[in-house]
Amino acid sequence: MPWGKRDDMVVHEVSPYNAEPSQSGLATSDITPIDTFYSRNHGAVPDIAIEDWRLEVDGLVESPLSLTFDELTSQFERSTVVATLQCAGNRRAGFNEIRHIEGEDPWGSCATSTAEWQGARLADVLLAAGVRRDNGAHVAFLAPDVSELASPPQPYGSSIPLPKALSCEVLLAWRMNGEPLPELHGGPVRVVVPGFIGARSVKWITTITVQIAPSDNYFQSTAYRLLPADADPETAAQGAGLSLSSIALNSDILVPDDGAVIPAGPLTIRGYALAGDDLGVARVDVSLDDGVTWRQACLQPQRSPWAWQLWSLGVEVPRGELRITARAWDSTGALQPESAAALWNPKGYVNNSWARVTLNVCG
Ligand SMILES: Nc1nc2c(c(=O)[nH]1)N[C@H]1C(S)=C(S)[C@@H](COP(=O)(O)O)O[C@H]1N2
Ligand SMILES: [Mo]
Repeated sequence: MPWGKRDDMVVHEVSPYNAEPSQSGLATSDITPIDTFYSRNHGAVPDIAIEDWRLEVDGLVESPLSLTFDELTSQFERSTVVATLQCAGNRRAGFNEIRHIEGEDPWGSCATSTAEWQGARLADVLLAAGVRRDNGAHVAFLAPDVSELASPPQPYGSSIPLPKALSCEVLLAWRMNGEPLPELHGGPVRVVVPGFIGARSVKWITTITVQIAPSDNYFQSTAYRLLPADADPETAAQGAGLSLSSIALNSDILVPDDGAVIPAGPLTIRGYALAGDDLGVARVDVSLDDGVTWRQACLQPQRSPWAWQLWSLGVEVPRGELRITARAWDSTGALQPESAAALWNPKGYVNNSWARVTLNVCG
């Protein structure tokens, strides 16, 4: 397998490489091993030698910086954060069953993974540059990988609001699960924005600009926007729809697989649940009778406020067709929306509807 990934990755595109782990692979541990972690790319992976890498920090700052890798890694305090990345296109396949989405990868449940990231706090680097705390400012990220999804082609970029950029969980990371950050995942250095959609965690970061407006990069201003169901993404105006930032409350069933044939008797149902920025998962309910009755899954302890929680529930299953439904509640008492049809949007983002699998239980 390319990029040292497991053999059972579901590869949506070879080039640029877009792949998610198998459901059972992802369910194995709450920190996802590097060889299992999903990867989402919009252009060719750049090959950047550590000696050549520079980070420019400019815009609304008193003293712009140009840092080498040695300077970044030696001059700033190291911070470690366990954080889940989730692509906004996670679970798009569920939307395709309602109305097919052209030109976007049909991600299943596993464009979501969790790692222990280590690096410098973005806030410390911004403070070292003398960031001006202008109300409503944004911090824009730019990388060298060029994507042909934009016309004309553009390097990948995005932005986050300044208050989020100054939060202690946002990192410029150069280590992942205790190893040097792999090239595929943004090495030498990437941004990790816990609690926000994966698209904001810019890999191969080379330029950080503090500015009054959000980034006008294609991946901030045009892609990763939630359009109304009747909009045409080809003709929608730049800035139409809403810009996605905080991830949505979500959960899914990882084991057993949809469509599996399993023996009657004891079954352990397993999955993950993840709440939005600054929120926690309060409860995961599982139903074996299409939502007439529910029981509560057992949630694994949370590794950090920015990490998903794996959950499990042991049940006894009789012969016949078995339909399993799961849904998560967050710490504000909000519940995942029931139907994917109600959430369908033309780019297929944020399918956080109730999880459902159908199985055949044999004797
Ligand atoms: N430079 C750059 N950064 C990027 C991307 C990209 O294509 N180029 N993809 C983004 C998206 S949409 C996601 S979901 C995450 C995926 O990170 P991973 O490949 O480490 O899983 O990276 C984000 N950062
Ligand atoms: Mo993504």
